[in-house]
Amino acid sequence: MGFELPEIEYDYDALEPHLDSQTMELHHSKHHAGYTANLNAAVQGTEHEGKSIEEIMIEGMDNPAIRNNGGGYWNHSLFWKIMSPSGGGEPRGNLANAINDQFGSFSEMKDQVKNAAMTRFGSGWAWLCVSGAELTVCSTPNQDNPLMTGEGVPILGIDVWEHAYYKKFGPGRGDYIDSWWNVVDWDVVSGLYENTL
Ligand code: MN3
Repeated sequence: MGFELPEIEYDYDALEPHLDSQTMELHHSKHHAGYTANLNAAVQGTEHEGKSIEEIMIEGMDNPAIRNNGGGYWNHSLFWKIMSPSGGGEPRGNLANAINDQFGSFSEMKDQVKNAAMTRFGSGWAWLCVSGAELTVCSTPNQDNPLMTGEGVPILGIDVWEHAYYKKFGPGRGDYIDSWWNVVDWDVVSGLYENTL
């Protein structure tokens, strides 16, 4: 059976004009589908078969096929989930309070995530994580993520591989990040935060 490509709960063009339809379609139906198929192939017949994606990613870190495709599978599953056509705005409740306590303001948190994303050389991700009792910002290369590296539990992640933005934004990674905040669904991110408490 193995892992299946998760469905996205909105249409490929639903995040326009912030993220373009063609990028969304290729990103999900080609890139994420590829990680899914390659993960299943890498796990088949090994001791990892039948385990959860979280277990496989962490236990398979020394296997490049599992590390890259397991991370790619998990990271993109989070990415689609934390975006929506009704995204944007600011978090409320416990997450808003935690962000203000940790960073001083919502905009400072966004600046730190953007900085982490901008300074990730080459391909990778930037993250907002829960680590112990704290919110932390970090970035990881390739398809690694903070669960794999032990840096925390991601509640928000932005893909800064060129395949995520180049068609619409060219080399303008910063413009892509600025646009991306308009589709972040803070209700979902808040729910992920609450689950870690
Ligand atoms: Mn990607």
